[in-house]
Amino acid sequence: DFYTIAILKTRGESGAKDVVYDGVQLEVNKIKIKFPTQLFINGEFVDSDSGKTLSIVNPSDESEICKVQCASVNDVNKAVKAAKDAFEDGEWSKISARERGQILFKLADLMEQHKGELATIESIDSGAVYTLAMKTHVGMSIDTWRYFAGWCDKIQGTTIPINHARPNRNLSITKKEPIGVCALITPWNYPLMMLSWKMAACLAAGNTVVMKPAAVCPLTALKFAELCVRAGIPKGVVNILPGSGTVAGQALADHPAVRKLGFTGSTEIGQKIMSSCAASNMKKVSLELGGKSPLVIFEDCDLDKAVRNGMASVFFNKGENCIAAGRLFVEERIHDEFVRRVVAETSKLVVGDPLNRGTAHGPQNHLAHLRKLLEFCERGVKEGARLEYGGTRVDRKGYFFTPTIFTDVTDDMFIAKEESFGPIMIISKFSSKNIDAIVRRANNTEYGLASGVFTKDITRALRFAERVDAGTVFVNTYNKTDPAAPFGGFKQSGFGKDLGQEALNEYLKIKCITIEY
Ligand code: TAP
Repeated sequence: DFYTIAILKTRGESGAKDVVYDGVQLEVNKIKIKFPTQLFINGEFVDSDSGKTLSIVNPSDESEICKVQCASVNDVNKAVKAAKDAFEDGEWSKISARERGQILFKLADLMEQHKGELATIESIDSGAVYTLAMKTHVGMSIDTWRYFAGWCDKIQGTTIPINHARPNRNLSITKKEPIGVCALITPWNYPLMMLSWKMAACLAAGNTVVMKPAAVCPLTALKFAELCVRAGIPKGVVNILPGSGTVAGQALADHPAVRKLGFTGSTEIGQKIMSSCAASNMKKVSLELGGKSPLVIFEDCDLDKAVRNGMASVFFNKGENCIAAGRLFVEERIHDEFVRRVVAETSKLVVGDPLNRGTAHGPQNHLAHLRKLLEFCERGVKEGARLEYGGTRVDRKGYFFTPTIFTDVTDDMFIAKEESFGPIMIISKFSSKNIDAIVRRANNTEYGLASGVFTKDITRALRFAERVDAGTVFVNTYNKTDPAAPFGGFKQSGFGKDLGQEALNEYLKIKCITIEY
């Protein structure tokens, strides 16, 4: 068998806190990995009171890795209560900001020590290529924790000169305070990284959290919960509830004691969450939603770079990437050459077992998603787009899908408008050097997450950057995200930022104190 499964009780490592859980131990990727399969509430791993479980499937071979406890509404209530108690009366609210930072640095160090294990778990759970999981899924998660750990003792307010009530004098000061219990709901494409992008800012700001990972990929979140105990994060500060969106996710959005909800996922669910947040208790909300990001490639670009980045803009993490370029606009004069080169390079991509070091492209995350991609391609062909490459399931076990390239795509087609969230390159031509026309086409979408432009003309690049209606603009690069750079969309791609100093504001409230003396 690919691996063996054992149920075990794990005792903490020497010097660390004891961590006891029902979990799974596997021998995979030439290492031993182990992780919990229970809910994490109030510092303990516990079974759901519903008795329900989620079946976790390895997308490379369609086998069941394990079953994981599935949170009920009652479990959500317990976790929120634990988070509320921890916020109001626990250690977390009593320690200094600098101490809080030290705990988060320790957590990052533990993640580093368990990096190969976390990347392996992410790989078998989500189909992420192991080498990419090391660098991005886990590597960037660790960087994000360190970045926000450094912010803990630098969150400060202002002193404001206001009008005096003579003969007295007046002064206003602002204080940035944590909001309280925050809920986080994340998707399946970068399970640990989405958790980290949100939770690191949330905890650095001093909040407590109840987090629901995507039902299909909860394993790294559970391993993370184990590391939280080892790092000494006090009980109740972090609670992790694998479960379904319609039950556990909805209960979090509706909960009267949750004061902030951070969400990454589809625009459709984002809309629903926002109205639940408003109706329940007007909780603060930030939404990172879908995208259909335009990438514009001008004839004067460095073509080698444009081909390389153009491919990465679509195929990175098998297209399961929120900022993936959903449309490529290629200037007419270089269009055919660009297409010839991307087809040639795409045909060389090694599709296969994500744990093999030579693999460039792993399986899609789960079966329903693979089916959606196949339908998306059928629809493109029916509408008259030209299928240059791929468009089919790979003939092997697992949810493998061939990286795909469409050309002759016109703006009215379904595949030009809708997000695929998979490795499907959609190429359209543009002929005018008139920047207005191409900016209009690039902006002709309800999404506004990311965008890109390739050109050696700095004026053209900056004009594009100024006028494109997207939260992120890449110039002569793509996918270059960093913990220090704010990330988030415009229009129906949502609002609020992950990462950077701006992300802290999503998890803080500003109090203004006015003094007369
Ligand atoms: P969704 O279906 O929106 O699911 C996202 C999360 O919301 C999951 O944990 C889901 O639970 C939960 N959920 C579903 N219904 C809910 C409800 N009524 N109340 C509360 N939570 C609920 O998205 P997905 O299919 O997982 O992810 C793909 C989408 O995410 C794409 O559109 C992509 O663009 C977007 N995305 C955006 C970004 C950024 S940063 N903007 C990043 C990654 C992905 P289940 O586990 O039960 O589904």
